[in-house]
Amino acid sequence: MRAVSGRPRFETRAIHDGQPPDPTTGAVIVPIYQTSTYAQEAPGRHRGYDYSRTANPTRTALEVALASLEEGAHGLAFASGMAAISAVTSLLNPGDHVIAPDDVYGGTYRLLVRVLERYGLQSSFVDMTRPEQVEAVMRPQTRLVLIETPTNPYLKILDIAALSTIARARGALVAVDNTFASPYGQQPLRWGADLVVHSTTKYLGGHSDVVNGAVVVDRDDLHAGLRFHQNAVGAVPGPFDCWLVLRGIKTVGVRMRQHAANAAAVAAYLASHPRIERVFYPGLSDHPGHALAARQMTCFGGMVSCVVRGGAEAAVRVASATRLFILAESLGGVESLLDHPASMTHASLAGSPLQVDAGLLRLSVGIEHVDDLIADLDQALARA
Ligand code: P1T
Repeated sequence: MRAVSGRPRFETRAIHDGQPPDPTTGAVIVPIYQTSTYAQEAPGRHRGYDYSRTANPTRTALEVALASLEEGAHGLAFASGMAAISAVTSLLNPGDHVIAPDDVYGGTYRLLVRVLERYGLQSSFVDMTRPEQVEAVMRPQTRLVLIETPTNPYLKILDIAALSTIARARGALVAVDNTFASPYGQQPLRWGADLVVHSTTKYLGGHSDVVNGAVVVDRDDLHAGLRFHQNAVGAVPGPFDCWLVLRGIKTVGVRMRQHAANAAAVAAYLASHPRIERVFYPGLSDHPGHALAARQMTCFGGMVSCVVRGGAEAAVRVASATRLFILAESLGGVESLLDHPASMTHASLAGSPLQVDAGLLRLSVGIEHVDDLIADLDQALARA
C-alpha cells in the first residue's frame, strides 16, 4: 500500500495490509480463491502456489494482515485456535517441559495434559501473576512458557515483559495467547514474546461465524518450523474461512473500542449489585492487575467475569434468565454472550487443580446499546 507518512496506524493497516486490489481484475476485496490446486507452466515451475494445503492466496492475504497487526514478520493461519497452539508445541521435543498459567483456557490444558503428555511433554501450571512462581518451577528441560493474558476465565493480567525476561534467561521460548486482548488491545512481541497465538474465532473474526487460529512470529527460524508443521500436519483453514476473518479484521479497532466501553459500564454495574460477590475486569481500579494492564494494554477489552452470590444454583438461574445475552460458549462477537465456565467452556477442568468456581459467570460483552445490556442483566439478576 502507499505509505502515508511513516508506518500507517493500526486501523489503516487492518483495512489495507495484505489486501491490495486484486492485480488481475482490480477487485477491491481479496477474492476467495476456492481452488485446491494451481496450473504449472512446467514441472515445478509455478507462481508461488502449487497446492492449497501448502499455500492459498486468500490465506496469504490473511497471514500478511495478521503479521502486520501484531507487528511481527510472519503470520500463519490455522484451522482453529487449538491447531495454532498445537503448532507452537510442535517446536518442542519429547522430554521438554512447558509452563502455563493456572487459569489457562480449558482446551489448552486438555491439549497439554491429555494429548501431549502421551508424547512425552511435561507441563506445570502456576499462578503467573507471581513471576517468582514461574522461576520456581523452571527446569533445565523447560522450553516453553505459554502465557495467556488476560486469562480465561478469571481475567488475570500477566506481566509479559517480566515473564519473558525469566524465560529468556533460561533459554525457553515465550508464547502469548492474545485472544482476549486482540492485537488492538496488546502486542506481545513488543514486550519480548517470541510467538503470539490467537483464536481468531473470537475478536479478530468478530462475528461468531468462523473457527480459525493464528500464530505470529518475528524469528525466521521459528517461522520455518511452524510453516513446515502447518503443511506437514495440514490443519489449515479453507479460503472462505480466511476471507471471513479478513473481513472481521477490517473493523477490529472500532469494535474493540465499543466492546471495552460497554464492558466497563457492565463491570461497574455488576460491582454495585448486591447479588454479585466479586467482579473481574482489568479496567476496574480495584482489579489486582489494573496498573499492569494500563501499562501493557491499550484497551481493557470486552470480557467481564463475576461470581454470583449463592453459588452454582444462583449462577445457573441467572445464566438461564438473560434475553439479550445468549447462553453460549465462545466470545468476541458483536453479540453479547454469557458462559457458565464450570459446566461449559471449562468443564474439562472438573476434578483438576484448575477447576473453576461453580458460581462464576463469564460475559462476552457485545456492541449492542449498553443500556439494553444492563437492563437485561438487571432482570436476570432479580431471579438469582
Ligand atoms: O476454539 P478455538 O478457535 O480452537 O480456540 C481455542 C482457544 C484458545 N485460546 C483461548 C484463550 C480461547 O479462549 C480459546 C477458545 N475459547 C472458547 C471457545 C471459550 O469460550 O472460552
